[in-house]
Amino acid sequence: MADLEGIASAVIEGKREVVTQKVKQAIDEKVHPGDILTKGLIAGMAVIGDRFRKNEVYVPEVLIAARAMRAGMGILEPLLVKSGVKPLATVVIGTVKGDLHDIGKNLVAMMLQGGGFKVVDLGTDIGPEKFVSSAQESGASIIGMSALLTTTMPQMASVVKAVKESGLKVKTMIGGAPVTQSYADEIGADGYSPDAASAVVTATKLAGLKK
Ligand code: B1M
Repeated sequence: MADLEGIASAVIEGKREVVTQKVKQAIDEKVHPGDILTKGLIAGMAVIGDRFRKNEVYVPEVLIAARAMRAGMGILEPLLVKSGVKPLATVVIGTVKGDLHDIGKNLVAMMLQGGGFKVVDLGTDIGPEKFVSSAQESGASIIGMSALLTTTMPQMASVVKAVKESGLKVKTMIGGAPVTQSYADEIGADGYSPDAASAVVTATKLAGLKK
């Protein structure tokens, strides 16, 4: 019998092969792809996110769980498209211009993906024009920016300004070790998150969804 709880547990434990095997089994048993996603893969990543926020697990465990989740997503994605299951919203994410730090940004991207968002990851050293044009092309609801250097933080203000000037109806959210809520308020960003798990909560709110 399809074991959605088992999929969630295997994600939590980072057991990629078990996730793959159980997702295939659930597909064979005609479980709806949307249920495999939400009650299996996303449920598992939600637990990891919660534990990460409480410092019960650390970056390596999150990366391993995200890798397991991605293995399942790889099998599920074509079926999700076919069955019309839509992502919650699209988030364009990147590290701002002049900044090459991407470990935290990658974690945020993975958690967002695990939370049901479609993520367009632009990488590092991304200027305002690229953020804006990618959001336009992908129909994103949110632009997410990461910065790890005090010298690159002002780039976030440039992106917020560029978004406003473009007239795009897209929310902006920021994060990274030196970034704070008061900095977000100062530059007029719509949201701030201190860590990858709470980034999912912030994005959910900004996209006008539940929570
Ligand atoms: Co650099 N570095 N680094 N570095 N580096 C720091 C950031 C630094 C604090 C080290 C120090 O001096 N103690 C310092 C910055 C000082 C400052 O500006 N205040 C620094 C410096 C100075 C530099 C260079 C200038 C060094 C040099 O060349 N002289 C240089 C700059 C290069 C550049 O970017 N142009 C540089 C280079 C590098 C490496 C390339 C060697 C490497 C980066 C590798 C990579 O990312 N692929 C590196 C690393 C690894 C670090 C430290 C050690 C670790 C950063 C990290 O990955 N943390 C860092 C010191 C430290 O933090 N202890 C340091 C783990 C990661 C999971 O956390 O990124 O904070 P973090 O992400 C968190 C949250 O912040 C949040 O969620 C994540 C997960 O919970 N978050 C978001 C992040 N983005 C978010 C976005 C959101 C929401 C939440 O919404 C969209």
